[in-house]
Amino acid sequence: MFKKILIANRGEIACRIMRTAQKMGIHCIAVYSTIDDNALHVQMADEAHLLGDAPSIESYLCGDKIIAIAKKYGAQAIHPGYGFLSENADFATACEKANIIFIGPTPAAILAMGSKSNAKEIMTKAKVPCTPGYHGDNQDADFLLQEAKKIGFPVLIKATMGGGGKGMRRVDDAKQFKEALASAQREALSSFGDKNVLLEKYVLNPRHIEIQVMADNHNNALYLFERDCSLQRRHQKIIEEAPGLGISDSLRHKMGDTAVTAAKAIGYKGAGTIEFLLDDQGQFYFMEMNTRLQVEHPVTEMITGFDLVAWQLRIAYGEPLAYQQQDLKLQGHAIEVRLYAEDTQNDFLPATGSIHYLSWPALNKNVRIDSGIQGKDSISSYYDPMMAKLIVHGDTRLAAINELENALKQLHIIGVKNNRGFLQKLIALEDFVDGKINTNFIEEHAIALKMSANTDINPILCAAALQLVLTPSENTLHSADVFSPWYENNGFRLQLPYQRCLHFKYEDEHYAVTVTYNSVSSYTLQIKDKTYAINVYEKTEQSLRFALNESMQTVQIIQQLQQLWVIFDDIEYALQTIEPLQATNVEHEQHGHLTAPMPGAIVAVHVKAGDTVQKDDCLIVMEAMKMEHSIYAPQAGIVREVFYAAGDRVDEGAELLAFD
Ligand code: MV4
Repeated sequence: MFKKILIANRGEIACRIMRTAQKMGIHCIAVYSTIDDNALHVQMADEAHLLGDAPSIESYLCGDKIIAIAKKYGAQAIHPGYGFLSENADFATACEKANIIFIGPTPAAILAMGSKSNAKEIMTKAKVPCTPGYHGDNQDADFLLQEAKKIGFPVLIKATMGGGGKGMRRVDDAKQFKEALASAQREALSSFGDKNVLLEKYVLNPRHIEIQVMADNHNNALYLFERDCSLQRRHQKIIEEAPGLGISDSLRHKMGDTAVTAAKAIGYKGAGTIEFLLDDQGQFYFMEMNTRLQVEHPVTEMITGFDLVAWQLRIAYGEPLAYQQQDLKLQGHAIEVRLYAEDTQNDFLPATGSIHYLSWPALNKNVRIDSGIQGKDSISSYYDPMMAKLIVHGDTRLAAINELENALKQLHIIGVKNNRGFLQKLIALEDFVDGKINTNFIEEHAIALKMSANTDINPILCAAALQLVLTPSENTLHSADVFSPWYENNGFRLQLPYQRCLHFKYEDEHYAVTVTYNSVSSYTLQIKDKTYAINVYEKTEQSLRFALNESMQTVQIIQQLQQLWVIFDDIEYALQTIEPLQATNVEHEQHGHLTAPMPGAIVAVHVKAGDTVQKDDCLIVMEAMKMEHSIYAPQAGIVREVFYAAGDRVDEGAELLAFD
């Protein structure tokens, strides 16, 4: 086996690869960017070397630097993980030239699958079912319109070099075709530097079923069953599971055999995934092949009991597959959910910030966390917003959902907005539990997913008030001498019953809590017309145990300046403290200003000073965490000044432009 390898990635996947490699006795070299110098993948590694500044283009995408480090420090092979250089044929070739094994397929296989039309050509020849369509070289608009009519509407225009839904347009009617074509070509050119497109018959309400394949260097290939990745939001996967719902054994074997045929057709080596669209008639069509280890590989590991990274390493080292297809048995059901740093209340914009508190569920053979973060880490806008994956296993799908529900309750990432609560709501939906999922599920359940739980907020307000009363704060006058009676700021006053009124904001509502001090541990709290008798038993930095009207409560409570998070009964509540003066002076909307909704980079500025704009005109395009966001005019007006240009980086809340 290899003695030393380099992992050309970061975050959870770099850690995941190292966990197996180190268990196999392999010395692991990590690489990192300046902002990752304290990251978990660097701490886990046996040695680590700096690549460059935070932007991927100066660090994790620098193939030459990575190969130079591999050579200098004696790595025999490079594992690229997913993303970054994992499907870059030039990088795989450069590794080969440098006499380093690229842990993945050949450059030729990567290239063949990189172009959708090329891939379809190969798959059609290999008799892999493909959606009817046109994937030739003729890109003339009139010709393509004729082809679209032959296919029959609705058709889907796809960018030949595309991915992630970019450069993709559904067309329902011949009249809309040319405009959609022009727009798809523009997007394809700007996103992939290639404006070619192909046409396909649109498959209605499809499911995304993908087959994991493994092929060695000795002409053996196996399929490791399917994953159902139908739960996506704007082409970003959220939940993946295996096996696929309602996939019969005969369909499983048919799709599996087809996937092996597809892999063999391109002389595939290593771990790969064949994506299929499955329609409601049980027909499946080749969509694309991913020539890498995928984010969702753990669900396959859970249902097969295999370690796919170990397989990748053995295959890359030249060992033959140790199993025959009939040796593989599907065991139980696995589900993965992805935890993204994002604001689910604000159009799922990527979120950044520091983690102030982190707790993982208890891990066991049925509950697994793959993560690259640890407490006190910061989430930046430079990389993918996925922070962690939670993977569960059960004998049945319902047992797995039950495990997932329990695990999510115990999982808290405080400080950075994330989709944990959204996932909880998602897996509680009746249609999810019943397995009625397809690629439109999230849109179809948007309203139910927006609803917030109707809980009694008063115990949370009590905890928040106690936190303020019991924590000496920087901006409260008190003695610096801890033995002085004036050091305490728990409200103690000689003679008089002391009262303070504290103000909080929770989900845009203001609340006032009046605290009456009775003794060092006993308080009376008043919220509107309700009165609570409180006895405090224990206060640590991030927890509080108190009796509320004679019922014992234990909460986690995390404070960061004005921000307070209370974890009560496994539910997270985010509150803000409000200074009394502010409480009466409710923030007013700022007119004539537009601010950055998140930190990131300016991609394009579509207006200049003096321009007249209409409501909803696109003014500025920003990018953060690999995703683009357009900033639209909130009303008609004239642009007074633009403060940034394309390429600039901005902080959250930065004023982008002023208009009248
Ligand atoms: C399709 C399709 C319907 N018909 N192709 C989306 C991403 C890209 N890789 C392919 N995609 C689709 N291709 C035909 N002929 C519907 C989708 C699609 C989709 C596919 C899988 C998962 C989620 C999706 C969401 C919207 C559209």
